[in-house]
Amino acid sequence: MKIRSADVNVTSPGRNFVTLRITTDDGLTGLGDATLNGRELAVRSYLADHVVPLLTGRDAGRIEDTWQYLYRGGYWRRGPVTMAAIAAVDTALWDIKAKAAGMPLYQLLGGRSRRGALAYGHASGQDIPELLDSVRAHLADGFQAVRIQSGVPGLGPVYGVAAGTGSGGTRYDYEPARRSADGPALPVEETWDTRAYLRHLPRVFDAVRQEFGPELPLLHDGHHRMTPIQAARLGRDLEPYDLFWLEDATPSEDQAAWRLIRGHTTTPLATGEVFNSAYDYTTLISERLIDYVRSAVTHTGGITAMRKLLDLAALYGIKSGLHGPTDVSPVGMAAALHLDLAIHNFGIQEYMRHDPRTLEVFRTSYTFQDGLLHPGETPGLGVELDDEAAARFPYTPAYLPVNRLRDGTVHDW
Ligand code: GCO
Ligand code: MG
Repeated sequence: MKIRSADVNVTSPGRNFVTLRITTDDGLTGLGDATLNGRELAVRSYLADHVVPLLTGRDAGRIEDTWQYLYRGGYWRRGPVTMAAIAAVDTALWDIKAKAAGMPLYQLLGGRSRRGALAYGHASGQDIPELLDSVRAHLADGFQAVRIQSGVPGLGPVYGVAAGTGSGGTRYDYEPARRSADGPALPVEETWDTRAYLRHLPRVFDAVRQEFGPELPLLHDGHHRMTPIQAARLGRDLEPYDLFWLEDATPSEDQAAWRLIRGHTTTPLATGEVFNSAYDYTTLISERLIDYVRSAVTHTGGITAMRKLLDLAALYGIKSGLHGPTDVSPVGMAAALHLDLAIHNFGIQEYMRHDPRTLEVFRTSYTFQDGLLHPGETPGLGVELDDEAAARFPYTPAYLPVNRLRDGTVHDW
């Protein structure tokens, strides 16, 4: 079975997505997600201008060889653009292989290890009462784990907190990037004060535990905003509230910094959504500095690379917590779900539900029931792209926000 053609689709049903479709000479198609939030056209060009010409005529069944060919053959390694492009090819080839076998992809990955993947949703509020309402709405929708983010007294809008009624009438799913169609074309700028945040967050957790009790798994995203010693203090202050994890406590690329955090707190730690290679994790995993791997299949070289990374983590007792924001497309989400079902060291899956317009363009077979996600039994990934629907939503430039301290200094967000 040879690759006949490959096409890159860019569409914006509520937000931008980049999707690769590979077609074989016997008419099978496979999809791969290559969405890189705020930098979509760079990946489109990498794929269309540099990768697609290499694919035509290749054996569609040689997934490992194609991965190595694109990774080693390109000479320039790693980086989010390269690895998102490789991920799209890899995922599309797995989709084709599973369709050819007539099986849902998780069967080719070893079959299921569990009934479904425990998912966490994003509860948030500008203040504590609003957050409590949002947690309640998530529980009513069947979530059995929630991430909680809150506004900070004295600060304006904070990234990760829904700003108003979201798409589809829901209030709890914020959209990471602002599109020029919905507001200013340039990045929104937010103001940040870490000391105010550190004072407020334990109160937030206290209120949520008082209202919902000790059982509910609670997560929190620190969004790389703290120094290692601030993160250590926060981890310690939150210990009474028994977090499932504290995510991105400090900028993740400084792997050695996590030794300091780990040395001070027993709050479980997660990181990796901005990583794109297993090499980004070598210190974190081999020294057991984290508890959960947060990468996205879409940004880390696809199913082939993610499986190796998760197997490495498993050797050190570290679990998965794959990235699943709205900027991972339904194709990338499905890829994560097949892995979640198959691997032994599954931890939890992030689930920020997509806009209804997105789900008009991407027809999915995955399900969410009793707090668990399941990829479905359709052969392949179980996601199809409706080209006509996609064409109704042309690309719209979008930027992620920028964060500044009160004195104007650019800060992590
Ligand atoms: C998360 C995230 C996202 C990212 C977004 C950036 O934990 O889900 O931090 O909201 O900010 O994916 O594109
Ligand atoms: Mg995050």
